[in-house]
Amino acid sequence: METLQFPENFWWGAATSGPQSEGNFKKQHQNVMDYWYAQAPEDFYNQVGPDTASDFYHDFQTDIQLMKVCGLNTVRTSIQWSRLIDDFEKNTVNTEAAAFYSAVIDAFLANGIEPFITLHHFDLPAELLHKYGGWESKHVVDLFAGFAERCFALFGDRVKYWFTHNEPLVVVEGGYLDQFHYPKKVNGRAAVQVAYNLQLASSKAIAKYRQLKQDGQIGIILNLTPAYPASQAKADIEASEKADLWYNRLFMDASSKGEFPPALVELLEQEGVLWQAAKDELTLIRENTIDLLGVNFYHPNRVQRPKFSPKSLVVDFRPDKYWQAYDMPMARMNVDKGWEIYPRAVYDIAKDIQENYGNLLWYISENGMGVSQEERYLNADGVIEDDYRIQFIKEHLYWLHKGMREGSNCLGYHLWTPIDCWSWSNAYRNRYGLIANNIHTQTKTVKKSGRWFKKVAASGRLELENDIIE
Ligand code: BGP
Repeated sequence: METLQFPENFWWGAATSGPQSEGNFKKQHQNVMDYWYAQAPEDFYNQVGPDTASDFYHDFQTDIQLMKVCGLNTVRTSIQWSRLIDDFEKNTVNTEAAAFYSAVIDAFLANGIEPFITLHHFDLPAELLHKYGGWESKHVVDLFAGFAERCFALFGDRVKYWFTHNEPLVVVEGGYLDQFHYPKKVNGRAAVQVAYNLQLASSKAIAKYRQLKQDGQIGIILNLTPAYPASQAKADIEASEKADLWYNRLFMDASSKGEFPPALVELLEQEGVLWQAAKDELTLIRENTIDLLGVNFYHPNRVQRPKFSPKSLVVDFRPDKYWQAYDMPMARMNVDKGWEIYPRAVYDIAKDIQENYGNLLWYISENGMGVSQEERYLNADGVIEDDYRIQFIKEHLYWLHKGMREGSNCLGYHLWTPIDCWSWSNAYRNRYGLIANNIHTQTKTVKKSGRWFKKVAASGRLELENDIIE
């Protein structure tokens, strides 16, 4: 048996978001997901929408106590722009919403849990999409910076860890290339502009934070997916480098170094789709980098040379014309969700941050295993015995610890998610929580993994019994 010791002040936590947990109670405006559900409920698993979610709006006091039972010392959630603000142009605050978020923050603190707050978790107000074209518009970028400023002013006395966006790349890919998020467009040029505008919005929000001189930290949450080449052949390696530029370096470089990767800028220029960027915007991006990076990691990317030459004549640009997904034979899978399990990637990410990003402060902001119909694992005491999740977490912590031992500046590990929550078009298909939620009765029960997590968090010790697959 081997025991790994984590630092004393390590962040043992979990992440959720406002739109996935609160429910739409008393909300004045729809966000893009609410709007999408109202238009096409059939796009959502079992037609379950965000109306109730896990009812954090009413249950937050008891939910937070359950999080405490799982030993969490830090929890990330988000403030919904579409809840907090009454008039987006005037940036006026809805007092009831402000009181709600204030009470949530106080409840976290009263339970010894440090709240981490995200400002945009895929939940752009629908009105701003309809009026201005959403993230394609720089006016929306400015409105977002204004909303961020309101949040800092209202809650910055108690919230010390802020994050501008969650997974901006998912907004780009889901909304403008692959149609898995609203507005479900397919438009490479718009995708590139949206990527730029999201970065600009993040940097502008950071600039506002700096102006207020509050005593916390601000960062961004990026889904980093190392792009492993299918072979060591030159064409496969080149494909993986291109994929890496798009999946990882784009936001990573811009957010932490203040500059977009020159190789990506060159490629987009050659393609004739480079974003519209003003000089003063690029200066603002350069001057407003993050204090802290959150890394969401679920699965790696395996890529190979593209099937067709990137020089093929196509009308619309797509970044993935430079590579193609590779299904590695004998990959270890979470078969239920269809994602590869490759915990070693966490070590590769840790080393990449250490070696190529000035060893900046970071933490795992999401990692987790989605499983459907977990009632299958209910024991006689009504507890879900999710040993697979415990194993999943253990293996990722093992590789994280190795990276930290070698000097990577990782501050914590957050699981997705504390309480089973609603997840966009997947709705409640995949359950990720340390705490189960019966969505018909809103009864919440700590799973076996929740009790296990508490032990690890309380001692900072991870006990391994030859159960790590290298
Ligand atoms: C991440 C998002 C989360 C959450 C998670 C699980 O990308 O940041 O918001 O949805 O994925 O997603 P799913 O339940 O669709 O598998």
